[in-house]
Amino acid sequence: MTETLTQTSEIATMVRSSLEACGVNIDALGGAHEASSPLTGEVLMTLPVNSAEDIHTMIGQAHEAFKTWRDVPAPVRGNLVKRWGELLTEHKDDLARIVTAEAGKIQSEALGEVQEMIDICDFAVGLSRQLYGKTMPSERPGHRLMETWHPLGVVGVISAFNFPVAVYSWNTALALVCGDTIVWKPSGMTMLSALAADALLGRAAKDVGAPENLHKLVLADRTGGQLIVDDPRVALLSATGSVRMGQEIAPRVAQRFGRALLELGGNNAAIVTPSADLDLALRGIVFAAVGTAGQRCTSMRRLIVHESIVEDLTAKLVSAYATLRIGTPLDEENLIGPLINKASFEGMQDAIKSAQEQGGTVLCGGGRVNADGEPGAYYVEPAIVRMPSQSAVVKDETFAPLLYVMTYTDFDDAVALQNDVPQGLSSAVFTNDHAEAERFMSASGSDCGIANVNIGTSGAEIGGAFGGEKETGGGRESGADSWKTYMRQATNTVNFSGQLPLAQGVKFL
Ligand code: UN1
Repeated sequence: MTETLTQTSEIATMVRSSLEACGVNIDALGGAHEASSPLTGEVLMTLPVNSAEDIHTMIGQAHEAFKTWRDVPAPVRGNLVKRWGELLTEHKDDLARIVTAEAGKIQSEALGEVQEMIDICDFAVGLSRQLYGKTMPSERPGHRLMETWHPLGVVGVISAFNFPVAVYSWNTALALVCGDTIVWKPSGMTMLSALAADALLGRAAKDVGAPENLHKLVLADRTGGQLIVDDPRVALLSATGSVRMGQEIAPRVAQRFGRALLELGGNNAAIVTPSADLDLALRGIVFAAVGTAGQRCTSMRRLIVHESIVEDLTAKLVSAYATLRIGTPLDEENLIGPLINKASFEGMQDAIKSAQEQGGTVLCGGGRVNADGEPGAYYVEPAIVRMPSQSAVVKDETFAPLLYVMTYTDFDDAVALQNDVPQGLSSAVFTNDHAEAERFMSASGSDCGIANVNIGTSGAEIGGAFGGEKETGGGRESGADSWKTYMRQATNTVNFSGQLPLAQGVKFL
């Protein structure tokens, strides 16, 4: 126990100095919220909690700031995001350390998360000169028809613990160049990472002389989040989290005719065909299934393997799993850090039990690691469970390193199985058969927002749109033309003919 306490105080010291380096005034912290680390399960420091009144005021400030920001030319708005990207680059290690301490990510993945922030800043800066609208031919002589994209308003961002800063940055970098302002409520489990990311943005805003109140950080629980959801001054609500959360939020935002961007659950599968390069598939599967301890929205949860190769592939997977080092992410040799908390561990145990009841066989894993040495931390051996069919438990998302293996004979059946779950985020096929790859990506192939070939389900680049269908919520964030969700579209018809011909040939007056 003493050893654990010592470790917690060491982690707290590391976090404090990283927070300070990012520009957080740690003397101003302290309060009712306990920020803890999954590395030990113990409290690192306490933080203030915003009241309902604070939140109301912050939304008002962001709403006022929008009225100035929307008229700043987009490329000038891009300067703020450019500076943010520079500061994120400078403080990449600091921010990654906080992410490791608070979300439990191994260092390489924590650094990767900050890299995603830097990448989206670059993308958004370029975008600030490319918020293109189309022109269309008018049916009338001497008329011009075009679309214009205008800033939308305040964007409310609700983010999850598993990507405590990257997903927020996708929203924020885009929203800022699009002329919007931000009110961000991070997960209660990752408020320290949020403080650091927000402080860096604050520094960037000062450095470039941007107006005040462009970004507001709300430290609050669910009730605080609901105030943002229900506030009519919040034009777009972008939320990442559980399906249950989305089901609660979506009707509330719709009720007030706000816009919602939802990124909810995933139940991501890979199909492995007989022609696949099995060594490549193996690496792709292992990273997607156990990376971030299975706590990505994109983590691979289902494997649909051709019956002729299933024994070979599962044997290889079990051997590969045996080599994975599990333990503190502060040790660079470890590839699997802790689950976020006890509830997460229990959720995994329950799922394994249900899987067994539904005819599943555990091929490996599932046990807790180092419970004596780290009683407050939940390290777990990643599990592989062979399932006779896609039963109820397989259709649920369990946010842990738990991979179900099923078999198929006919490729079309494999695609049908991949699609036969309520979620639709990410999917993959491992094949060297060109026609199979194309069928998988075709209209009648994978029904997910992400459909990959010869690569796992996780680890998407920021350049593409990120999101999925069905219970995943339908939202698209990050690259491609996701920016359009952060703007409002106006159609302009300009008449320079000196006459007033009406459209559709209508005669009047
Ligand atoms: C998430 O888990 O919410 O594609 C985001 C990936 C990361 C983003 C995941 N780039 O795995």
